[in-house]
Amino acid sequence: MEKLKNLFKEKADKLGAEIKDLLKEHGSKKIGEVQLSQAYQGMRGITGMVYETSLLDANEGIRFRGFSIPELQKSLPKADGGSEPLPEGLFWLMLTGEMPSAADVNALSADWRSRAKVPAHVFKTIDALPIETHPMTQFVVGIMAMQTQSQFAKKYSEGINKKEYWSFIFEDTMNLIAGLPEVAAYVYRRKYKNGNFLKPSSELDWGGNFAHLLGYDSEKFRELMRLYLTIHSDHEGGNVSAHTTHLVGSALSDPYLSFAAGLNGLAGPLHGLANQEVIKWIFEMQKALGTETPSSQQIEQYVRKTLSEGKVVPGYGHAVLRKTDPRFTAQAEFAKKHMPDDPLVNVVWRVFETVPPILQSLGKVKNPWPNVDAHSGALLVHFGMKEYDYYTVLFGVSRALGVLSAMIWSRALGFPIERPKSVTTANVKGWLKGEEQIWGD
Ligand code: HAX
Repeated sequence: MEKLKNLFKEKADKLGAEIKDLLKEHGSKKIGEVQLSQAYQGMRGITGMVYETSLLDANEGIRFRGFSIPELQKSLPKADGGSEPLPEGLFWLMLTGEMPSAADVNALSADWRSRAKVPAHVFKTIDALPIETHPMTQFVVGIMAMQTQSQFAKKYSEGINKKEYWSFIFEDTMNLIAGLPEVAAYVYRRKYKNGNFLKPSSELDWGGNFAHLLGYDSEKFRELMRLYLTIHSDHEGGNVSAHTTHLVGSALSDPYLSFAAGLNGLAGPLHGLANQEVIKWIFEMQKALGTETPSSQQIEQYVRKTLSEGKVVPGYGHAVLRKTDPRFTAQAEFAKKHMPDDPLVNVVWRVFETVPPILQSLGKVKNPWPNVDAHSGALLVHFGMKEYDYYTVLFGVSRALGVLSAMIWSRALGFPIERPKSVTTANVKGWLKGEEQIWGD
């Protein structure tokens, strides 16, 4: 992939020089102010990092290098006969800022196929875990075992010039992404299909091959995977998985270590694990109500019960978004096109009509609208993938594209180790009394 690597280098050199000038002239300008409440409340709204691959607008949703999801669906190259974007194309776009041609994307697919050589010890390491281990744990353990392949770690220990870091981070990223479908599918087939593993295709694209390795070979499921792997890839830099990968990478931990750390964050129920929680919650609701097709009134009662038990309604709310997530809308559009009469999909749509007004009425929920996780499970169940505790692994495979392309940028731009300042409450109290400064070195 010399073309991609050279194109990236050209872009990174140019942006690196621009940033140098920009900081020389404007480096002391204020980008915002921090309130005491923000320090206590998850640093919400504090602008404190640079992340090049995507940007989130609270009302409009995510844009990848300026492109909205419908624009990506229109402009990114597709598989033959397909209508959903190929995630390889989005990786190219996030890395270079340029829309790839179909030939570029085909070359990238072929490159990832040729790099997808996962060493045997990775599978043996996963096999050492009890079968009941959560799929995200198995997946992360597999990625940690892949770390033996890190070219960056090897070169760093041999001693390299810091100007070369990005080049080995690039190679690690390409190898890691190439191997992810096989490792992720291994976890699925091991846990749910009696270890009946499938061989990778020598022709399919990255998403199509992942669908195949999981054991779902219909063209519609492949299309779903291509869409799924595209829309879950990136959501600017501050979300837990992206920020964790970014933070850990800033210590010059290699892409395997950094991405595994990010995935551990994705495995939290307030973040990526919400996709399993949504379907679990719907299945529990159906059981509790004794019907597979609950009415709006029944759903409302169940939502109120969930809230009265001090639980969140999974799939709703967001730390930044203030409107319906366009990733939810893209999945709803897919469902309208391919499975409009699916009963579970229709439950998801009825939940969408019912939940926002209830959350709004609480007066404290800043965003009552659905996020990406509210819809994905119903699409997967439609194709027979009912093992919902696996769903976050699918999200994780996709997230690699965004957080690792951002990591190549971070090393190319020479970003230093990240180290924000923290305070203690005693420190805050003293500062409020004017006794001591809250800030320090
Ligand atoms: N159900 C019930 N209560 C909710 C809620 C929901 N879906 N969303 C927010 N709230 C509550 C919060 O728990 C908080 O309550 P307290 O003040 O009593 O603690 C209050 O409303 C204010 O929260 P907020 O400012 O609106 O939301 P946050 O920025 O703190 O949190 C979350 C954002 C996404 C974590 C939150 O909306 C939530 O827990 N949602 C459900 C879980 C979920 O779907 N997570 C996935 C998010 C998208 C993602 O990362 N996908 O991977």
